[in-house]
Amino acid sequence: MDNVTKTNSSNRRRRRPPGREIRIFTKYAPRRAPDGQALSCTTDTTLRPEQLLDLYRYLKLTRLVEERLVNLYRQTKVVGGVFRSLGQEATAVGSAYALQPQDFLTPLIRDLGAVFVKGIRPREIFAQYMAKAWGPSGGRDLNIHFGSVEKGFIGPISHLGDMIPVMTGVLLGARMQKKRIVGLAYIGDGGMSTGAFHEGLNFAAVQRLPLLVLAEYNHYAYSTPTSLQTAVRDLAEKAAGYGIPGHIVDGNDVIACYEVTKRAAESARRHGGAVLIEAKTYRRKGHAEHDDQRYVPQGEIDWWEQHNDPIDRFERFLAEHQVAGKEQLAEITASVQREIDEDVEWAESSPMPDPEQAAYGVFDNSIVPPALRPKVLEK
Ligand SMILES: Cc1ncc(C[n+]2csc(CCOP(=O)(O)OP(=O)(O)O)c2C)c(N)n1
Ligand SMILES: [Mg+2]
Repeated sequence: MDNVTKTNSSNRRRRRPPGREIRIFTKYAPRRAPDGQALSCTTDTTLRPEQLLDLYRYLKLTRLVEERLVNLYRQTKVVGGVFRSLGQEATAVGSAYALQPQDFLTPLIRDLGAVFVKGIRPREIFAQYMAKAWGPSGGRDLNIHFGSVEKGFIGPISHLGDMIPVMTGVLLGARMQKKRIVGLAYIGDGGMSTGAFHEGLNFAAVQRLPLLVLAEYNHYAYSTPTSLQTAVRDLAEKAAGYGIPGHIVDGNDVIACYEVTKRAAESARRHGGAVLIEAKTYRRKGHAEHDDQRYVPQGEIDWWEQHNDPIDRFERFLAEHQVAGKEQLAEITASVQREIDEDVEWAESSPMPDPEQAAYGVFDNSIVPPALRPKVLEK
């Protein structure tokens, strides 16, 4: 970055005077490993060993749940597609882990890890993907299209960009109720090209709402490479258009993602206003399981798998810093696997939804009665 400037912490509470240089922070941006060495994670962290192992558990949970979903999909038990976050799990897990329990987030399809951090169990995900009655939406919707206000997780809708103004509204409402919460909204490199993204972030920036926007630069939107999606080199540059600070973070370094989000959340909580965080990562699978990725240059996926896998990097870090040995990590993985086996069994034993239930929960049934059409349903 040519235009990196330092924060002036004494100015945080004041409105930035017009013309002051926009700040893009690159402390946790991707760095090349020293010659011949494999990538690890940043050592600049306040995380304690038990928290590091917590992060490891969430990373493995995300990867193994998704692997099981692919198995279920191939058995034709999944309704709809399976959307993987393979290779970018650290972005969702590290950023969500930096929030406080009262904070809200709204994930995208590739942020399953963030949903787990917010307290959703694998069984809910399996039942939801299989459209079962015991799933959180009772079979009405699929994948991670559900929410839990109690857990601080606003369910996403399909329309890209639209969750930015929704989270902005959540934060405006919270401010009016004098609640000090921070909101984290995820967006893809593709989703950033929508009007809703611009309107939502602009409003949050003007209102100095505590909104964190985490932009996932994962190189593709469907089959469109990011270079054909936007004219900027770094998505963080877009922060300048809103007069807010931007960060670039190594999205495959779970510790870096945690640290950057934590700092951004602290600044937002202290009335610093909205922050744009760009995570540099890579989508190793296609848009969904059906996508054969023929548009990806040869060797690109292999390179990321061999040299920049977020779980491999974190395992290297844990070993280098003697946080955990191979055996302890294998135990964590085995306990995750046991939980997954149990939860798949539970989800598979769930009935399919009762057709009549589709009429309930569409509107608030204490105000609008369900639109039942018994004659049609009887047939
Ligand atoms: C407004 C809108 N336009 C198009 C789509 C169809 N669509 C769904 S996902 C997707 C690509 C998203 O790419 P990106 O934002 O980079 O996220 P990623 O899939 O890489 O995580 C598109 C075009 C949509 N859901 N909403
Ligand atoms: Mg993308």
